[in-house]
Amino acid sequence: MDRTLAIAFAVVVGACSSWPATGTSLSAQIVMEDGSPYYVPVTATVASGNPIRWDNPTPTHHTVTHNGCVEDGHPCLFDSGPVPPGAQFTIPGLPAGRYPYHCRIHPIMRGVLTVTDAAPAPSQL
Ligand SMILES: [Cu+2]
Repeated sequence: MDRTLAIAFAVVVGACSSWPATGTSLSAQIVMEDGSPYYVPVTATVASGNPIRWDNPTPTHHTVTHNGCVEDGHPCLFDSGPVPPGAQFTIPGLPAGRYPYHCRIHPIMRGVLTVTDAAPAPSQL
């Protein structure tokens, strides 16, 4: 029964995932998976000031934890806490930088979020 539910989630996520596979997007959507690479895409790029969202379609809890949260002397910029199955975690935006993160529950799950400087506004005439 859990398996059927997981497949249903996969179909829904697949139908909605029309984001480009590479390049900088105005917002980022990352999907958690039970198998490698666990966060898809495992390296995501977004321009600063744009929201980043993680979806959890798996049947298990996961977290999205900036590595700084577990390293002494480093700032902790985001930590979702346990994200239940079917839920999502969104942050409104980050300053430009490179943000490695992981799952507190499954430390093998690791991803990197890269935030670039915001592009100049195109409509300044
Ligand atoms: Cu996890």
